Amino acid sequence: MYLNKLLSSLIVLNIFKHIASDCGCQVNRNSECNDVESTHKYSKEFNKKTSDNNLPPAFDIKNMVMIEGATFEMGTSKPIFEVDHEGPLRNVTVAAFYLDKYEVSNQNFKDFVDRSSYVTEAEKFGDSFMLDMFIPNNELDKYKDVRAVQAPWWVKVDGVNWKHPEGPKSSVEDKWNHPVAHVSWNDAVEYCKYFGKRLPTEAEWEMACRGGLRQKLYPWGNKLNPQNKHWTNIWQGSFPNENTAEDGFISTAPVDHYPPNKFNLYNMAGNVWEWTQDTWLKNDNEKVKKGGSYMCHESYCWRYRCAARSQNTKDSTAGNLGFRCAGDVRM
Ligand SMILES: [Ca+2]
Ligand SMILES: [Ca+2]
Repeated sequence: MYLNKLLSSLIVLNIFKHIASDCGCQVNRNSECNDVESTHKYSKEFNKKTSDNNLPPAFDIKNMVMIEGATFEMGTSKPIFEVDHEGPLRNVTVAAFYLDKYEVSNQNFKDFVDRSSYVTEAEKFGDSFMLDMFIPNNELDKYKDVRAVQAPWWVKVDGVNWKHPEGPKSSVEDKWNHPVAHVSWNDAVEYCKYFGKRLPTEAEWEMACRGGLRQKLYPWGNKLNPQNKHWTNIWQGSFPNENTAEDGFISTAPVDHYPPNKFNLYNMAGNVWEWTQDTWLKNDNEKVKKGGSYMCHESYCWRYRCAARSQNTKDSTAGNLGFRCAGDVRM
């Protein structure tokens, strides 16, 4: 019994060894598990529906916006987290591209799964990371050995995946219009590919986030709550013990909640983090994510700024990590 506990603690420590010391935003799986993904990709199960009468749909720009090619100022000369390489401020040129107006929703993801029979990595691994505040107090003891060492509010729970985002007994039945979560980078790539799309590059994502504004902190400007309104879903209160949800949401918000930016894009900042194509610091197993999430608070993880960035391994999944797709402009 004691040996089992010790082994399980060691496994957890191994899982958390990639967590950056400055932020509890990242929970990464052990990268040794990657061949499960490639095995599945070529399995009968994955290819079954696409090989017969349920072909992937053609690329469709419905619910996407076209963003004109431009040169914009990427990054910042005043980094908040230097370790994240938010700087330097530099000019970057991006060609025209399409971007989803919204984060991919649970309904969108269900439609994809219904058509393709795709199984996510969290479903294959059998668990994912969720926030401990969604676990009933009388069950918390069960999870004391599977907490992140530097971010103990993250707990790895069996049976948690996109269909059960806040515990094995939770569901998305009343959250179809909320962003899908517990999807890995590998899952996001497969989803976008199925619809003839792709993940945005980090530069595309950041240019889109800025919505044509120059060097502003947020998609709408520099003030967090102009007109005394909430413009995104983040954390109010004292992190991590109290979330007053003044913005209306303790967890995810609908993908079309809050006003869009000048490019008509919703929830670029906050709600859920969004995967991008880009590799983190030349480590191809880690990918850049942008925008912050409902768990971000200025005191701890002020990463709901357009210039902010963070990372996870490609097979990582968590309750605050989703994505949206980009598409090529075909001339
Ligand atoms: Ca909130
Ligand atoms: Ca977002």
